[in-house]
Amino acid sequence: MTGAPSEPDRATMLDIYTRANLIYRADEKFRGMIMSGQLQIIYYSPRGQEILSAAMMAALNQDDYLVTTYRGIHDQLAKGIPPRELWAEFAGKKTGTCKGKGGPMHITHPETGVMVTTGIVGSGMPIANGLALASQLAGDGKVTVVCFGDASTNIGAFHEALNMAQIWKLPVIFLCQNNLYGEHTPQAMSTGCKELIDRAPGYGMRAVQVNGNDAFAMYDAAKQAVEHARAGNGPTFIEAKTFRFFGHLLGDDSHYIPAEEMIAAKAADPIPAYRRALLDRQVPEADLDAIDARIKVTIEQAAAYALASDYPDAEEIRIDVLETEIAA
Ligand SMILES: Cc1ncc(C[n+]2csc(CCOP(=O)(O)OP(=O)(O)O)c2C)c(N)n1
Ligand SMILES: [Mg+2]
Repeated sequence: MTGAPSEPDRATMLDIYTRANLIYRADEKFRGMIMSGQLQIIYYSPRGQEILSAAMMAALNQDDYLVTTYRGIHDQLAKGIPPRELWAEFAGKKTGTCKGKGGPMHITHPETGVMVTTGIVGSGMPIANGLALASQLAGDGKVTVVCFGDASTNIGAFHEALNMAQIWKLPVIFLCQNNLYGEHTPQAMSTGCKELIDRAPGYGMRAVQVNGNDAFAMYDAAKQAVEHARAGNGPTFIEAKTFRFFGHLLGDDSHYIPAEEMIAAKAADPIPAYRRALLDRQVPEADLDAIDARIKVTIEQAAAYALASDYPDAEEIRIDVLETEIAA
C-alpha cells in the first residue's frame, strides 16, 4: 500500500479497539483455563493477530459471511459470535454454537455470518467461493471473507479458488494472515516466492499487501476490498503481515523461531500499540479503561457459563447428522 490510509471515524476506531481487546482477553482466559486444567482442548492462540481481524470484521456487516480456521477465535469473536456460546462450544457443552458437537475446530454460527471453521488447511477457500456464488446468484449484496495462513497458499485449493473467484467475479475477500510460519516451518523454507502478494496477479486478481498489525492501514485495506466486492467488481487478495506469539499450538516452545525475531515482534505488540495510537488521537484514557472493564466482565461470565452448562445428552449424537433425523 502506498500513502497514509484515510482514518476511520472515532466510533469505528473504538469499535476496532473493542473487538481487538475482546480477542486479547478471551485468548488470555482460554490459555489460563487450559493451563489450569479447566479446559482440555488443543488450542491455537491468535495472540498477536488481533488487530487484523478486528479491523477486517469492523468493515463488514453482520450478515456478511466468514470462513475461518482452527486458529480462529480472533476472527469469530471479531465477527460477533457471542462469547458465551463460543466458550460453551469450546468446552463441548450443549449451550455452545453447535450444541457441543463441533468443538473448537468446527465453530459455526450463521446468525453472525460465521459459516464454517475448518481444520483442513486450504479447504475454506472453495467453500467461500460457494457462499459468494450463492450471494451473487441471489443478488443479496453479501460479501464473504475467508481467512487462512501463509502456508495455506501452497495448497492446490488456494490456486483453484483464486482462479475461479476471479473469472466469476465473486464477492469474496481472500484474507491471508501471514504470520511467517506454517506449523514449525518458516515461509522461506516452504514457499518459492518471497512476497505472497505476488501470487494474486497471476490470476488477474486485485491484491493488497498491508501491515495487519496497523489498525488504520488494515481497516483501509479491508474497507476498500469490501466496497470493491459489494460493487460487483470481484475478489481481492489481502496479504496481512502479522506474527503469532505462542507458536503453532499452545505448548509449542517456538524453538524454531529466532529469539531476536520473537523479541522484536513482542516489542511491536499490536494491542498496546493501538491503545497508544488512540491516546495520541486524544481518545480519553477513561473511555478505553471502561471498554476494558466491560470486556473483562463479559469474558468471566462467558467462561463461567461454559463451565456451568451441561454436556449434550447421548441421543444428540443422532440429531443434526442428516436432514431427517435417524430413528433410534
Ligand atoms: C491439508 C492439510 N495438510 C496439513 C495439515 C496440518 N497442518 C495444520 S496447521 C498447518 C500449518 C498451516 O500454516 P498456515 O496456513 O500458515 O496457518 P497458521 O497456523 O500459521 O495460522 C498444517 C501444515 C492440515 N491440517 N491440513
Ligand atoms: Mg502461518
